[in-house]
This record gives sequence, C-alpha cells and structure tokens, in this order.
Amino acid sequence: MTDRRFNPAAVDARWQRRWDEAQSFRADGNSDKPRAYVLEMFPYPSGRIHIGHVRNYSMGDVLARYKRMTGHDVLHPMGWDAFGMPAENAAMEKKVHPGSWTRENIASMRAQLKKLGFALDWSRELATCEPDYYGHEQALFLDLLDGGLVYRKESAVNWDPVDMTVLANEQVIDGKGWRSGATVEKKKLSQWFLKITDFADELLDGLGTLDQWPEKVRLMQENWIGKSVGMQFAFTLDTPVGDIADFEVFTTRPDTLFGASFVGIAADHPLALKLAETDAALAAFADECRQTGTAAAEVETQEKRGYDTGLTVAHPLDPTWKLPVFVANFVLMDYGTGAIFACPAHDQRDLDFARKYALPVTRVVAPEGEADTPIQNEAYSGPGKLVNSRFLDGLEIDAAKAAIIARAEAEGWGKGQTVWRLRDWGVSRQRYWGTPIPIIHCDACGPVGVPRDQLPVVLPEDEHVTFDVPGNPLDRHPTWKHVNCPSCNAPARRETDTLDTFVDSSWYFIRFASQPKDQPFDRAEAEKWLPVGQYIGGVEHAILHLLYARFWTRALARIGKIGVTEPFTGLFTQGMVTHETYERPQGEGLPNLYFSPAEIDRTADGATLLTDGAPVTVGRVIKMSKSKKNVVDPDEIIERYGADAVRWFMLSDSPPERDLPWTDSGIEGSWRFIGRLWRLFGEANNGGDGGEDKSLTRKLHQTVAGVAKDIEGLGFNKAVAKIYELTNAVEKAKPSAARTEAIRGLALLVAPMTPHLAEEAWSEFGETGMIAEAAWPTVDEALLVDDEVTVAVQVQGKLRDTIVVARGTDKATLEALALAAPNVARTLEGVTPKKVIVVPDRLVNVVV
Ligand code: ANZ
Ligand code: ZN
Repeated sequence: MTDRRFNPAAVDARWQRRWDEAQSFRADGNSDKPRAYVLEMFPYPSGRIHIGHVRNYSMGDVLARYKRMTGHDVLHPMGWDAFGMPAENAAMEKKVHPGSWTRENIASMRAQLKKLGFALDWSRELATCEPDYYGHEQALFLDLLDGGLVYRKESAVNWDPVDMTVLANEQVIDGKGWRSGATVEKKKLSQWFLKITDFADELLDGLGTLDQWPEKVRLMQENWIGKSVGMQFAFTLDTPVGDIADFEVFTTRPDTLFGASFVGIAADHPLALKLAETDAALAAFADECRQTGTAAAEVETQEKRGYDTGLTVAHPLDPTWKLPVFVANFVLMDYGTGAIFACPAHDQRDLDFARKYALPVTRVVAPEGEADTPIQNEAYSGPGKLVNSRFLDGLEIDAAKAAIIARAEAEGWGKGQTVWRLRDWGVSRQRYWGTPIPIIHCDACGPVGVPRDQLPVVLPEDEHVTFDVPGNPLDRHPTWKHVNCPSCNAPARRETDTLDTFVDSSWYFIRFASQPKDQPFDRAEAEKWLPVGQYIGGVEHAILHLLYARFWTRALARIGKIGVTEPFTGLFTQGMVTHETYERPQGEGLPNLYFSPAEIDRTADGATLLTDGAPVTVGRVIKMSKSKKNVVDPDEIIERYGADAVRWFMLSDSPPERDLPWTDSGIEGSWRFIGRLWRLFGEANNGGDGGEDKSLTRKLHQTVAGVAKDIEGLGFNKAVAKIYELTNAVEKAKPSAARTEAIRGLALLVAPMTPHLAEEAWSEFGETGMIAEAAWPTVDEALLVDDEVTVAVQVQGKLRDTIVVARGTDKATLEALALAAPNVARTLEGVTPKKVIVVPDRLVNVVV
C-alpha cells in the first residue's frame, strides 16, 4: 500500500473556498423541495469560539448537510447575539469601545467558524448590535405597545450606592456590589414590562404540543410558569389597623383549613407596612427581611423567622377560633396575595416556623390507620383522608378541597382561584450596550413612541460615550438624549434604558427566515420556513430564552404579524465538553493553582508540569472553563488535525445529550480514522475481478439506512459506530465491484460529518460535482433484511439442533434438512416421526 496521507491544511481551505464560490449552502425558499430549518443557538461574541460551540454546531451541521443530501431546501444560518454586559466590562477594563470590541470578536469568531467548514448560509448573517437588526426590533416593540402588550410600572432594581449604578442580578454577590463591595439597595424605577402573563395559559398548554422537546425542558418551563390551583379568601382582623379591616390569603390546600395554626404576612404587605409606621421593632425586622434575598431557593433554605404583630384574626369557619398574625420572612409579597394561613402539620416551612415559635400543630390529613400518629419534625404532604376537620372528616383531599371552596363561595367569604408563578417580563436595562427603547419622554405628553419613520433610534457610538465614570453613558451623553417631543414638539428626552438582550434573541430566528430592508420580516416569507424544525443548544437556555422566544412569537401572532405560535418544533439540548483539571496547592488558605493541558505532560500514571518537571494533581473531569484552565483551544486542534478530525470526535464518543470528555487519545483516534478512510478512498478504483460480494453490499445498504435513521434522531454517536463497522468490513473485503461501491458509499455517509475529506475523495473518484450537492445513497429495502435465518429444530418440544437456511425456504425442504440435522438424527435413532410441524423461518418440531 502506498503511503497516502491526508493533508487537511490544503484540503480544508480548498473546499471551504469552493463551497463559498458556489454558494453551496444558500437557502433558496422558492424551490419546490421540502424545506428544512436547522438552527443552533447563536453565540455571544465573547472573542473566541470554544469547544462547546464546536460540538453544538457540528451536530447542527450534520443534520443540515444530511437534509440537503436528502433533497431538502435547507436554511442553516448563523449570527451574533451581540449586545450585553461583557462588552461594557471590556470597555471599562481595556478602554476599548464596546462596539469595536464586539465587532472585532465577531470577525475573529467568524473566521474560526469558517475554518470548521460549517454548511452555513452566510448571506443571512446578522448581528443584534447593528441598527439594521435592532431598528426592526424597535418597530416590533412599538407594535406590541400599540397592541397593548407593553406597559410601564415602578419596579425595584439593585442599586449600588457607591458606584451610583444599577446592577444586574449577577453583579450582586452576597448582597454586595461586585465592584464596590457596597451593600446593594433596592431602588424603585419606572420600567417597561411585556405582558407575558397574558400568555401564561397558552404557554403552558403549548408545551403539550412540543413532543419533540426533551421532557426535562418542558417540565422546567412548566414549573417556571407555575400554575397553582387553589382558593383565595379573606381573614377579618379582630381589631382593624387604620383602614385595614381584613386581608386576603391564597392557598393551594384549602382542605387543611382546620389545621390552621397562625397567619403569615410578607414584610412588604400593606398591613405590615402600616404597623411598621408605629412599631420600630417591626420596621427593623422588615428591613432585615428585605436585606436577605427573596429568590425562591434562598427562601427555602433560610432560617424561618417571624415577628408576632399581636393581632389576631378569626377562623373563617369558626368565629370563636383566633389565629395569631405574624410577619414571616418566608412569605413573599409578589406571590399570591402576600399572605397565608399556615398549616404546620402539612407544610414544612410552616412546621419549622411553628416549632420555633411554639405554635400548635394539628394533623388534618392521615393515611389509613395513622389518624393519631403525631407529626414530628417532618410535615406530611402525602395522600390520605381528612381527620380533625369537622364536616370534612373522612373525605379524600380533592373532595375536601372542593367542599371547602363550595362552602366559601356559597357563604361569600372566598372563591376558587388560580395563581401563576410567572411574572411579567421587565425589559428595561440601565445599560448602554443594548437596543435603545424607542420612546421619548415629554413633560406634557408623557412617554411617546418614536415615529416609525424615525427608526432606527441609533445607539450613539461616538467619543462622548465614556466608561470612566459609573452609570449609563447614555444618561450623560451631551446631545443624544435631547430631542423634541414627536407629539407637541416641546423639548423632551429620549428613554436612556435599553432592552434586555433576551429581547434580541426572541426573534432572530424569524429575521433569519426573512430579511427585508424596510420591515422586521415579510410574513409570507417567514412562514415558509417557520417553525424551526430542529433547534439545538445548551440546556442553560431551557427556561428564559426559550420561554421568551415562545412568548414573543405568540405575541406577534396575537397582533396579527405572523401565523406561527410555537417557534421551535424540535429542540435538542446537547451535553457539555469536559476535561480533567490540573492543579497544585499554593499553601494554606489559598486556592489551588490551575494549569492548562498545554502546560502538562500527562502520562498513564500522572501528570507533571512541563516547566519544572514536578508533579501536579490530576483533578476531576468537569466542564471546560477559563477559571479552571481545563480548556483546549479549537484553533490549535484544527491546526494540528484539521477540521474533520475535530468534528468527528465531537460526534463520536458520547451520546450527544451527555457530556463529552475531551481526551488527547480521543482526538488522535479520530485523526487515525480519517487516515484509514483516506487510504480506503484511494482504493475506490481497484474493482479487482469485479465479482460480487453480497454480504458487503447488504452491509452497505443496512449502514446507509441505519445512519440515516440515527442522524434523523440526532443519534450521532450511533451513526459513527455504524460507519466504523462498515469501514472494518470494507477493509477486510477482497476487491470486487461491491467493495468499490461500498467505498463510494462510505464517502457519502461521512460527507455530513467530515465534509472536507469526503469532497476530496469525491473529486478523486472522478466526480465533477461536489459531494455537498450529491444525493444521499438510496437504499434497496430488499437488502435490509438478512436473507439467512436460523431455524430451531425440536424433538417432542425440546430443542435439539439449529439449521441455517435461506429466508423463505419451503416447508418440505425445511423438514428434510431438520430431520438430517446431526443431533436430531441421533435423537430419533431411526424412529419414523408421527408428524413434523414446520413454521417457516422459525421452527421445526418433530413429534414421535
Ligand atoms: C395553606 C397550606 C397548607 C399551604 C398546606 C400549603 C400546604 P404553590 O404550590 O407553590 O403555589 N403561599 C401562598 N402564597 C405565598 C407567598 N406569597 N409566599 C410564601 N408562601 C405562600 O404554593 C402555594 C402554597 O404556598 C399556599 O398553600 C400557601 O401555603 C403558600 F398544608 O396554604 B398553603
Ligand atoms: Zn409632548
């Protein structure tokens, strides 16, 4: 065999140029082919492509190329989620403008993606930081405003009193500003909100139709939307406080009303605020509650604390039964009514609280035989029948709920009620690097939308935009914000808040599908492509991005802009790329020092640092991250092995939804396999004597069918395994026409995964067209079934032998072969059978 080496350095660039010149991956949209929209979540232009991107885009690319080969008009676009805080941080730290920082990053990441040979329609590339994108977003914002789906209200932000700036949640660390270290305060600002809660029901119901989404993502969205069905009712205070005579509570367990022990209200509840005016101790307690976080998870783990107001309310079903009212730190103001009745026996938070403040605990639900079992330190939330509950005793929980609600409604003190966890989406950000909210504030007219013919409101990127002082540069820009009111022409001010970047990513997939200059999208054109057939991305976007995109699409549908409700038919969330860590202790009290794989000599029994030859500890295999330095740089790997080996490795070792541990041996294995294929491709024209090889032909057809099914189901590692098997079989086979056919088949099979190698082989085979445009091999269904079967031979129902015969062998032949089988003949010892039962292809039973 000649020494045939695959040379990716030359090959990759050649085919990338050819695809570019031929515009091979342009989506048409007007052909009569079936359309396929394949999309990976677009990247944030942080500066470098990381290996997680490579895995994500390799998967999408295989699907896109496969769809093209199977006769689809494919839309597979790429763009940049280009607004956001890192650009402003870079501006502060490196004194570069967020715009130039972002655009330079885009340029280098685009070059990196091109080196990987992804089959992308670059003609549709977009960046959300450009006016030709965000200007249309401003128009859509105004459309939603006109449609009554946008409103303005006061809402609290995190305020850093030292830096005099608003902080994003992730900039608040343990209640302190990330830069100044000052204790963060809550400050009320007027902000813009989108009415996502109007869509809560739809968004929840819609999940039921998304049968090509991972179950866990649907569940996460369901929990986030958080529909709770229960009852709302009023408690009347025994002594009114000012003009507050009663207040409402919400419960999902009205059945437990006879287990009530106390009543809890939030620190910001109007009653608590009223009391705090004259009760300094309560005011101090409420302040403490506000200091600590109110995120659901924090509230769950926090110690339960309360303040006894001394007030009492009457039980709604027994006016002589008094319940004390506490201000409690686990009751949130922005859920339900901000007040609860507590039933410690059946709610853990209530129980913790009751034990601490020595309040009664009465069981009211019990499983069979446990009516008298006392509650210890664990609340009982399981099924059972009502006990200690007067007219409810003996009822199941659901029946008891219905009975209480019916009674409350009949008597007029409460009603059945549904409460949602979902809140309206606050989209105002006090940040510079984002889409300007297209509003002008006029003292006389209030907030006025910027007239459409004045869009886009271009974000200024001039020398007046500075980051040397904290706060939003738009606020202190000398000219930008000063404009006249579009209504009355009086001097007015532009809105200086920008839109949450999740708005940018809520409709980019629509703009990809249709990009007219004069409007956000053309409805008919967009509807040709939408919904996205297959969306691929990280599970970290399971809730917010996907929910906002679903909402935005539905909102546009409601105002008649588009006829699509669910934007993503298929969703796939890929696993992460992981790597072991290399670390060394630095001394007591100091964090470990981490080293990158490039600084390490890794042998089977350990690792040493290249610079000093001394050992380092090999740590856990975890997600690649800059802070742990356990990263490999895609560029270096591509440089060394070429794009195809990297792509192949990304697809081969792990199921795509699982984590993929990066190892040197893994990438080297991929590289060797590329070499094996390349050598085989060199033998494509040695047909030998041209003889048949039926079993190889069958193997080829089975592999083609199997790989197709795997790719369609995104089971890339399974497809790879099948290709390995076929390769082994081809290597072993003697020259034949069938072998030549199988080698050509292999090139087509790997074309979606290792496209440069496949193109090079294809042209070597003498093909004039590109493999990117070739058709996926057709499968002869007849060859998919093995044509030999193993038939069991029984004597008196007992297995005695097996025979291998051609599928479909007739009964008489089967009978003769069965009787002649050595073990059967020996068992029969010349006895003539009474009867022979034959089930073709399966079984022969001899009865004596
Ligand atoms: C009495 C009760 C008895 C409750 C019991 C639970 C179990 P989900 O399912 O999450 O909607 N709750 C209501 N509003 C609250 C608020 N603003 N802050 C904190 N807790 C609040 O939870 C609803 C339950 O959480 C409600 O039902 C209420 O406690 C509490 F055995 O009422 B329950
Ligand atoms: Zn005005």
